[in-house]
Amino acid sequence: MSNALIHLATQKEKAMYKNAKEQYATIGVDTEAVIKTLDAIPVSMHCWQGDDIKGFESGSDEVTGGIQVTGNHPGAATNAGELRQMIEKALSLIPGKTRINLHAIYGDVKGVDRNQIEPKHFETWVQWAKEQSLTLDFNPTLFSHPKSAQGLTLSHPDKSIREFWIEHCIRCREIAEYFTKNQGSQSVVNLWVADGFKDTPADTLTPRKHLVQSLDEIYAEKMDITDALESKLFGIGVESYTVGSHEFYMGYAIRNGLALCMDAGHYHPTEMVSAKISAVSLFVEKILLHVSRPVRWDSDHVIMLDDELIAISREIIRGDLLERVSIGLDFFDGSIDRVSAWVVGMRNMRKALLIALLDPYKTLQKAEREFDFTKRLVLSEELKAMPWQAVWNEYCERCNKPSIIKN
Ligand code: RNT
Ligand code: ZN
Repeated sequence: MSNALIHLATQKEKAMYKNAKEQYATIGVDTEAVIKTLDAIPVSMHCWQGDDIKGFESGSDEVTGGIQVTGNHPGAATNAGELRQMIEKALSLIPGKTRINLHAIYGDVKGVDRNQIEPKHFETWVQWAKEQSLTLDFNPTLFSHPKSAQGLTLSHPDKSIREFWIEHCIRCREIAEYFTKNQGSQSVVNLWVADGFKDTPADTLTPRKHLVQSLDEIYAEKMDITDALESKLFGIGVESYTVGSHEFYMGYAIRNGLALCMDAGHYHPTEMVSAKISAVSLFVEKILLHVSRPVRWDSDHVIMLDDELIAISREIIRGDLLERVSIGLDFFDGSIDRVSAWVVGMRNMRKALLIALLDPYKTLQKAEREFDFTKRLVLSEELKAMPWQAVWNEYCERCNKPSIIKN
């Protein structure tokens, strides 16, 4: 495009934003304030989309634990340098405050077993994060390892196996504390274990007792991090029983003042995370969301800008929960370009937050309090045709990111 044409296009976009701003003002929404709030919401981008959750230990490439990445699109990262390059490419197209979420298998850990990892194995990530002005979150990795091959880790009947994994988790918390020190914001450390049985168990209680004991040891010391626990209904090969069920972690998180992680794909198919956030927020101080998209099972598809994504965002905004809910993405698709997967997912998350922020929700809530359900319905439906896209374009422009991705 010639300079004159670009100028014209920009002028048109500016005019569209001016129009949108006026339109939103008529329903009491200040788009300038919205843009400011939107830009400051941290969204944690999971590193594992870049290499199909393989990590950089030497050893088998096989992902276990009932999670699966399908597809063989070329270009998966094979080392940390490549992964960081891919992340940088993605970030050049993603507006807003981004965090990077690492798993323990992504350090400089070739030949280092999981109960041996230390902050020094993550030094290159910390240096890179500083250069890129990014903050790091973290996850112990309790799958894809010989000591998880029987399907139980922290709940294993053998004490030595449990101790191996307890040591791993404690070390992960220490590594995350090292992140915190270097970035001036608490690293969020999420623990998910695949522990469970394929077929009907004879004893559902003992593994849970073991898991409680293990967790008590892992969290014995208070650290400058945010600890979260992720529950799950089932996994492939773990269909009948999950040790860390919803009730289990909800109880543990409440009793011990930890954060609860809710993954959008971890419930029965008709259950929605958006329907759970306000209830959980009354009993735990902090919530971590693993925003994902289940298709018929916990398939972890790239998140779309769909009703559930907007509903999740609305729950956070309308419940005034921005300070207490951490947003992390969790999907992995190996059938499409991996950088594009991140870009689409991250932009969709922020678009959904924008849509939620642009709602005159105080007006909707007032109508509801006054039992004016007609107004609630009429206004909610009108909102669907409001020009949020013009605000998105303006926001991207201000961030120096493309407003539309042309592949
Ligand atoms: C698995 C959980 C977990 C993982 C990541 C890789 O079902 O959702 O969060 O996806 O830790
Ligand atoms: Zn998850």
